[in-house]
Amino acid sequence: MITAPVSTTPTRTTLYQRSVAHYWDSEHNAVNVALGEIDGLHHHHYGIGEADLTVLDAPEAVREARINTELHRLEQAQADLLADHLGPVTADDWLFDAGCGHGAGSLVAHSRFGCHVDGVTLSPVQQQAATHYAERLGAGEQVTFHTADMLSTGLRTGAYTASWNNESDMYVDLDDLFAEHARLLKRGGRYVAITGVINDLHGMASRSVSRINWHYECDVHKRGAFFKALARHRLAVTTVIDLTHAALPYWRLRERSSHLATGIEADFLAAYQEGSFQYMLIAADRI
Ligand code: GPP
Ligand code: MG
Repeated sequence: MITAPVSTTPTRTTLYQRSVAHYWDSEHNAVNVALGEIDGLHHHHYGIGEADLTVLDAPEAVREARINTELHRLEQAQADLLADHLGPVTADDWLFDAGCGHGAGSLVAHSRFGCHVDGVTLSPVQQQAATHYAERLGAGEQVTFHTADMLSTGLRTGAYTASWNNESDMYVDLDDLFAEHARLLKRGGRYVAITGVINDLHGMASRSVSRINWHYECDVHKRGAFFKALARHRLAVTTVIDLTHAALPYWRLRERSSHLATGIEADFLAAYQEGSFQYMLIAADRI
């Protein structure tokens, strides 16, 4: 088996990165943990598609479980959409998951393609838990998680057929990020992002977007800046899907799920509905 060398300690850790690592080391929101317990796919992103709101009226004894299953289904649909855009991937290929969280995106890709995946997170707690999930699903040989900086991973240059950020680009500088993806990807490889971006037409960060930044200790990018940065790093856009409308049912259901809501739901709904913020899938070819 080919092993992928990786630095175990981020090389240029800033105070901000340490603080982000601390946030994710300590994070244990029920909306993530309880949904992850359903099938070992512990996601750190939101859901898309029509929601079955009748789960809110289920008998009390089963209501929470039905809500969890429905929200998990919508989050799974988002992960599946991302995997749909990774291009042709074979079992011999290597993929890179930048900001892998608890590893669910890597495990989704592995179960679909049988491929190798390297995922990186700044959080040692997430890395250990992700490794545990991979082993439990029998994927520990091919799916490997590393505590590393997504901007300087130490992984092999030109070895990856596809790579992605699923709601993790808002923690890093885009030029540094895309330089690392461009280094890791083979020529003709595919990069995919699902992300929330500021709508340039609206202007700067709205109050709701500023609250989202504060809540997650992140800094979402502007849509225009995202495309310009891709172009600067030999990443030629092939697909753009505005998922903003498709994201609303998830947030409406989550807002009414009192055992799971974290308090950020109204801000996502406001930001999407006022047009200051967009939820997007963006795919690009490494040229
Ligand atoms: C992670 O989801 C969310 C982020 C990494 C940052 C913000 C994303 C944007 C699109 C702005 P999570 O599943 O850990 O969050 P929650 O606990 O709220 O479900
Ligand atoms: Mg979540």
